[in-house]
Amino acid sequence: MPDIVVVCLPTYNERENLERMVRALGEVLPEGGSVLVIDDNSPDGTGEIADRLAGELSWVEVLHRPRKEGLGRAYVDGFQHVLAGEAELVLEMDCDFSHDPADVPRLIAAVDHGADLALGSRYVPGGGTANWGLVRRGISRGASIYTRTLLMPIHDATGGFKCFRRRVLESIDLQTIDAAGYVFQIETTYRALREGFRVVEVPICFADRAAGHSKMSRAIVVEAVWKVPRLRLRALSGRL
Ligand SMILES: Nc1nc2c(ncn2[C@@H]2O[C@H](COP(=O)(O)OP(=O)(O)O)[C@@H](O)[C@H]2O)c(=O)[nH]1
Ligand SMILES: [Mg+2]
Repeated sequence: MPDIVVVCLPTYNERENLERMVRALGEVLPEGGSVLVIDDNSPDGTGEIADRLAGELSWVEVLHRPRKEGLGRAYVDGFQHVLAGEAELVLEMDCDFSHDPADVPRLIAAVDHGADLALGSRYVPGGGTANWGLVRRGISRGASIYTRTLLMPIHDATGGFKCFRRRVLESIDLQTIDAAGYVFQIETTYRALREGFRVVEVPICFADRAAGHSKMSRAIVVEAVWKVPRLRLRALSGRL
């Protein structure tokens, strides 16, 4: 029997993308795999589409959250939900096709081959971005260089396409993560490294979203700028 895999899919206003993404995941997931949609009461009706899919497909489940509180909070709730079940491998990815569902088996394979956490990485040889504007590329690159300098030897620290072995998430006290935005990605990887887990970067090509709008905001960038050094300080003072 292969390890039980669950893909966590956070959504906020992804009605053009959700159904296509769920069906594409159905094509690539190993036997027994499932998808958990984590919807923050999207005003565009994404939650209802998710419910319809869950009614049709036994391997789809939906976690409805009352309001939009950021990607980090949505993932904390989603991971806690998944850990209450039997999953051995927990993936996270965006629902907008920036992350290619066809890459899911490569992330799983990296963990099968000994990693505890596999990161889809744009900034290792073979990885890259397609059709992303200069500003977004600059912010993303800058964030990774900033994190590399202050925190850890990871090339793509803010990416949201990851595969965790269960024990990595169990070792992280999820309740103590207060990251709302993309700093959540940095914090989970940093904590995994500090626990001594083996983290590998798997090259991926990140495409601009297929439809709908980005939820990236100035607040998300500002949060990362000050929370990255704070993570370092918390680690140094033994509070992580
Ligand atoms: N549940 C939930 N999902 C979110 C939230 N913010 C973003 N997402 C989802 O997270 C993924 C990445 O967000 P996106 O706006 O594409 O960010 P970008 O790729 O950096 O521009 C998408 O699937 C979004 O729908 C949120 O506050 N709550
Ligand atoms: Mg996106």
